[in-house]
Amino acid sequence: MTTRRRVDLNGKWSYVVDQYMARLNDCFRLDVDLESNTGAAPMDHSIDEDRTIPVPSCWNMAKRELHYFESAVWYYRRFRRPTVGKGRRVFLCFEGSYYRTRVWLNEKTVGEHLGGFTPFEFDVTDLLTSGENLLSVQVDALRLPERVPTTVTDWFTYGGIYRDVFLEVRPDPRVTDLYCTMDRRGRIVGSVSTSKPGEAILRIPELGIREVLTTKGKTPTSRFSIKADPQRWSPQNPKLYDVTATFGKDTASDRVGFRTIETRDGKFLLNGEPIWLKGISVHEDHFRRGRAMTDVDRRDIFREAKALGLNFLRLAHYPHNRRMAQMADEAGVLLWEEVPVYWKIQWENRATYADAANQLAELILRDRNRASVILWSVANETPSTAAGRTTFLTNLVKLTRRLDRTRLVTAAQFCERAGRKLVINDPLAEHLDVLGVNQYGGWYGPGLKAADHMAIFENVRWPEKPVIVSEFGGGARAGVHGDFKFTEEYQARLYARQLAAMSKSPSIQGLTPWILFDFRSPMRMNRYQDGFNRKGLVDADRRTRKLAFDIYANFRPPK
Ligand code: GCB
Repeated sequence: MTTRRRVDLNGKWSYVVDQYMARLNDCFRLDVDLESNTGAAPMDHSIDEDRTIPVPSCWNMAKRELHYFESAVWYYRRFRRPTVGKGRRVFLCFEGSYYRTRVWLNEKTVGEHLGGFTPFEFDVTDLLTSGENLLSVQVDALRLPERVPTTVTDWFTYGGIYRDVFLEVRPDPRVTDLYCTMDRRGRIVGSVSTSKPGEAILRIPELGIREVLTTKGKTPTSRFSIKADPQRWSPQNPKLYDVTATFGKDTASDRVGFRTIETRDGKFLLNGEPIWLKGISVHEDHFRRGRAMTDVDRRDIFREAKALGLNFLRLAHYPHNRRMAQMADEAGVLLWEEVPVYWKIQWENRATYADAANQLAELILRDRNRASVILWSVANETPSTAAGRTTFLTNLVKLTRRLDRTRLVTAAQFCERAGRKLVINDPLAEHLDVLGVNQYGGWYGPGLKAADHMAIFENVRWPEKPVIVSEFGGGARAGVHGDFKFTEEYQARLYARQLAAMSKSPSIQGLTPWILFDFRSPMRMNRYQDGFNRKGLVDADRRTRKLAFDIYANFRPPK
């Protein structure tokens, strides 16, 4: 049952390339009725139907001439105002656009959003006019030092409105947030927030749950904690329940799985039972569509994960489309989700922190009802001695726990040599629940021998915290054979040795090798790479499995 109505704004939009990043009201002459335009439009842009771009799409993939374009593109869309009854508000919702998005409706400023991977919305009710409306959106994909991620990444930073855009008509007053999950003690916990204080009703019909909640405060909210005994969600039984919150005439709903996740003595417990996480890392990247993937593309990931015998995925290095976690909930696959706090960013810049914290909060608020998500990761391979870095990351950890106490917090770190052992020594580890470690022994540097390094890995300082080797592996171009780097044979031998070594280290409780599919990266330009990072177990075509695929498929976690 839904009380909310969606009006899809996907489809063909007009577009204009903007090298200068103008501001609508500063730079363009407005109020000019060009022949084909009925409403106000900038004189300096044609917004007729003849130059169009699909929304959602990455402009780099949709338009050949924009493949390496990183400045701004203007998007225009005319639409008729949806019928809005009394006591209804209209929200303009973006699921994701890269990186800064500025929005105007009928020439009036609506707002802007920073960060390329998380959803945002605006209440546009008061800006709508009867009849035709003109939406103008400027999206820029500049790589700037203060952004998150910053200027250098080992992946392609596609630009554009690359996820769904829609209007949603919602009752007013309404439910503004429904948070529902299971805590570590097995209670159903969460909160309901509403647009004004009052009585909301939480229901989980299949469990006979009906709770009246009184929302209070500046953001009127009521927390709940309910004793119940639902079937536990797990990879073997990914059971989901309908959960609704009703406030006035509005009902928000979700499908939620209930499970506990905790760590004990360096191990993971799912529903109180030990679980070893056999996983793999994935980028949100498609050889034809870039980051604008469809559900059909996402199914490729789950199909290959199943063939590898996995129960776990690391969604690297930024928030993927919200559909990933919904599909993982249904498929019974556990997830690690992450924000693009990657390599070096401006640790001492407050605006950079605000941007990173906002991206993290938007991710958690989006996915904290997903049973599949067990880990929030705050960073990847950050330099532990950089000024301000550990404070920055510790603050992100605190924010994570404030928004969701029920899941585990991690980060992908480096390890280092200490005498005859490889250890984690990063001060951030103190603040995490689970330690991620990236280690490319046998790939970077000469010789295969270093592939054996992880055999001497020991979690000496924090033995109570489980370790996931969050990256290892090496590159191979599908179809290239021989016995040197970038051949399938070399990659297969590397995997076999790395896996044998890691099996010897009892500290390791999970693996997410790098990576499932080859992915586009402007840094990777040798003759085998050709603009792609080739560490995939499967080619970028998502079909051609390399020799190392079977090595990992046959790997059994140590008992
Ligand atoms: C890493 C990074 C990842 C790279 C990978 C590589 O450590 O976390 O983003 O793509 O190594 O291929 O070197």
